[in-house]
Amino acid sequence: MNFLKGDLIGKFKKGLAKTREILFTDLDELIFGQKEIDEKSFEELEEALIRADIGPSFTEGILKQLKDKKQTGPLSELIKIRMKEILSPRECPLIIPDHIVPFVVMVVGVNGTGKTTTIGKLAYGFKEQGLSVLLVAADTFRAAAIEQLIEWGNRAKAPVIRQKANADPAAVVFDGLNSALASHTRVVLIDTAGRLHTKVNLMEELKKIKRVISKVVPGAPHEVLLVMDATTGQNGLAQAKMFHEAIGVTGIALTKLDGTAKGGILVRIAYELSIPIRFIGVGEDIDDLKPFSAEDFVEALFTKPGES
Ligand SMILES: Nc1nc2c(ncn2[C@@H]2O[C@H](COP(=O)(O)OP(=O)(O)O)[C@@H](O)[C@H]2O)c(=O)[nH]1
Ligand SMILES: [Mg+2]
Repeated sequence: MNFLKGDLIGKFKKGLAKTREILFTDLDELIFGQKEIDEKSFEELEEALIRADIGPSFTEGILKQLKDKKQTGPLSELIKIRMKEILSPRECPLIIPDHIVPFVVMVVGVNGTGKTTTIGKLAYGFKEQGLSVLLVAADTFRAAAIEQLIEWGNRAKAPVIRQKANADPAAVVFDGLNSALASHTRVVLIDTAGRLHTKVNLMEELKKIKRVISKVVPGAPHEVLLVMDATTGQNGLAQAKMFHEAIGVTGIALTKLDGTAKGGILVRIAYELSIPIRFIGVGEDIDDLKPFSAEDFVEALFTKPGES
């Protein structure tokens, strides 16, 4: 599944520029050159890796490897190999099989992480692949949230099933899925609320939505996609664990990698959560979502501006 057309890697590199900057400014010689590593450069490297939110486990591992082995070749190669080792097992694209109709994706996550935007981008991507898509506005908490989904539906040319603000989300989901069944729609994307009066209420509501989904479409949801915001760092990881425990997350979309110098969080997510990373968001436009590729991520991170 290839959502981004045109200058795929270029766009991606631009998105990761801030992370690259924080990692490599002043460390260029150390990382890409053949400079001998001494105590001071160790410290600099450790600081940069931690600043980019790569996390202590990865950082300690790299430093240990460096100390143990006599380093040959640029340090960048060592870091790249290690990153790819950690990221590759999480590279599992979301496949929509022909025999599952509708394929139901329940999208969850904290308010503001980018759920509705990601749904818009996904709808566009699936439509580009020739699949019919239906959106369900089960974030009924605010009228503006419903309006926002309708807008994305217009952009992606996908119908939106909705009710009034404050309607029961489970009822909207019930309607949406029945409509998808009647029209043989291939993919259903369900938007949910990220904020209720309490966390307990939110998780209970999500559980209820999930139960309704499985009642109307046995075997569904086929994907519970957690949208995480790359700029929230460790807080985001704690939230992810909470969602996973409550409803069982089957995939992650990491948004706003373009807006952060902490893109290293992806490595940390791969390290700490055993959940496939499906997509990454690198902007606010409809085509700014990319299926996750460990190779592309690491290469884009390590390519200095001006290099290809
Ligand atoms: N820069 C950037 N902004 C994003 C990305 N994804 C979402 N956003 C922005 O994040 C804000 C919140 O997104 P929204 O979809 O409303 O979040 P929701 O509350 O989880 O539904 C909006 O302003 C989006 O444009 C991304 O990948 N990059
Ligand atoms: Mg929303």
